[in-house]
Amino acid sequence: MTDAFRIMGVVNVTPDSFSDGGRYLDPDKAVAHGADLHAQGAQILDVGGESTRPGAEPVAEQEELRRVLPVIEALASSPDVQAQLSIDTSKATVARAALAAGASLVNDVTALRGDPEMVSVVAASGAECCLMHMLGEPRTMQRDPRYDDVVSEVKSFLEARMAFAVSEGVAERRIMLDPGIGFGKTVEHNLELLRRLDELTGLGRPLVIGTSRKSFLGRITGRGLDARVAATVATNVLAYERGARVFRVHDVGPVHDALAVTAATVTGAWPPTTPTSSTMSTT
Ligand code: HH2
Repeated sequence: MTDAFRIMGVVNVTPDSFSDGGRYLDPDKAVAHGADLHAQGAQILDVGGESTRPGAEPVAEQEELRRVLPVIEALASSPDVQAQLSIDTSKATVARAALAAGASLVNDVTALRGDPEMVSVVAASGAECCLMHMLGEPRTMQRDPRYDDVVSEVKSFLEARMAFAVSEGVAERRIMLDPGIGFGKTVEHNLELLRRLDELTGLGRPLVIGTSRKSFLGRITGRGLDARVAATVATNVLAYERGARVFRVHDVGPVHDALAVTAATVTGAWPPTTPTSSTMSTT
């Protein structure tokens, strides 16, 4: 397992995302936000046009395309943005168009269950994909979710979805796996998944983790959406130490710095072989 981590910055082009809905609905604002997240340390920019927050209503395909495509096109052609572009969608048509426009990663929160065409779009394109666990669907997923053992059930699910993807022609080396923090899980389920995250490393693929600003952090700290950075940092540091390597966050700068120090401490690999602007400081 590599020690290197990657940060996936969230670019939500939606009116209703739980933490930043409406702020980047304008394509120019979304592109500027993406460029800013990249400058702060995001190697991946995850562009989404449909909220998956609890209770969210589905968005029509044409509307989702209208939101995300100009943003992906502009980010892909921006000389300042060298980040990998990810499309956060469960619709095959949206994924296909986004891949043609410059994305090379499909982040599908349904793990290829939402659209029967999705797996062939991913396989044919040779793109990377992130398969995420979710119990139920966003509209209803937080209504009394139950598991006998959340970690082993999430693990079995991810194993099965990966086997399905591979059987349909997706190269295993292109798959990342995500336990889906907050997707059909209570506070206790989320904490148990984080505490026992190392059990998922046995699946042999990079683990993605998305805790950023999520409501379980607010339940624990009593803080509102804009005051959950410290809680987000804590969970990401913990997740790194337990084997996660891709971190999907809104607050890229603080998480990047925390993970850079964590990785240097845990691995003893300092100084890094390729200095970045954020590691050049002499103080
Ligand atoms: N969380 C959200 C959306 N997409 N994808 C992955 N792989 N993992 C996650 O944990 C994850 C995700 C929810 O966060 P956000 O995009 O900020 O909110 P919304 O869905 O309301 O747009």
